[in-house]
Amino acid sequence: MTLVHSGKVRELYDAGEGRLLMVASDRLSAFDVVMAEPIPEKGRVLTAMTVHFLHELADLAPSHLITADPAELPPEAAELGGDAGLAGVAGRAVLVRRAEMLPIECVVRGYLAGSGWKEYSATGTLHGMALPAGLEQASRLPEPMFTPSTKASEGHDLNISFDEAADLVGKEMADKARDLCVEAYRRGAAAAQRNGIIVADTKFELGVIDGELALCDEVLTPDSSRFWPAEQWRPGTNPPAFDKQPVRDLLENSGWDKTPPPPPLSPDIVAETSARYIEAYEKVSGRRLADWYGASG
Ligand code: Q0Z
Repeated sequence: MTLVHSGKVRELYDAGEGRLLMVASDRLSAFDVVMAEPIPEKGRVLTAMTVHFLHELADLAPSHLITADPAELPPEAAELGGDAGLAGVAGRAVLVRRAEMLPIECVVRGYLAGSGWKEYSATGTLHGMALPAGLEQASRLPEPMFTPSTKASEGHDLNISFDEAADLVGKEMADKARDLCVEAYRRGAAAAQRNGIIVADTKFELGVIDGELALCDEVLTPDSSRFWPAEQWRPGTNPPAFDKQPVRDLLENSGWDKTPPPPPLSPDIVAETSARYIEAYEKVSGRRLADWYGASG
């Protein structure tokens, strides 16, 4: 299959007939650098989580998903699984419809973190919108906010105002995207909160398929969101990442200068990180990873 796009942690292939095959790897990136050691099950976790939420949100919006069932993938998909053949990609490959992607990242924030906290602490605003005074780092926002950015091919995305997003995609499309993403975030964050995980913010990628706005790409995964352990959330602090905090701590404490190559991850850190991804999936979805495609045994 022809490789269309290779990201830091996943690949996109042309599957013909207006379809794409998205393959999530077990690679992990931290501080924008890909680690040498794969994290077992990470690709299956991210894929299972996205498919779970696409089903949960099906009444809100159509999606690009055709199938995640390995038996329904094009036969050439087996070539991507290495020596294991189809079993090598089972559970981490999805066949999707090609969409006309919106040229914006649809970010929704429920808490003040990252660039949102940076802006607020400097100006008291979030994407130019006034917020109440007195909020701290990691404070919960009065309401989830749609905070779009532009897709930068190199480096980091650039935060833009709602009006700038409307200039890029049209006012009607921007309104629709905001309403869809805020509601999708509310539902996903509520499900996660019930099980001890805060989804501080998340990024949706939307596209148009057959004239309809559709959810594409990853949905409410730890790679497209900030997941925090609810019991460690304290406003005024920067809560740890549910998924990769042990990796970040190791890298921070190693004296590494954040240019490749990164220091190796110990087998313990790899195993703990794998367990955290699986726990995150099982908590936010209420499902077992063992019941997802590609389970061993
Ligand atoms: C997703 C990406 C990946 C690297 C393009 N349904 C769609 N139609 C058209 N384009 C896309 C999709 Cl999902 C699309 N990406 C992000 C995915 C590897 C980058 F697997 N880029």
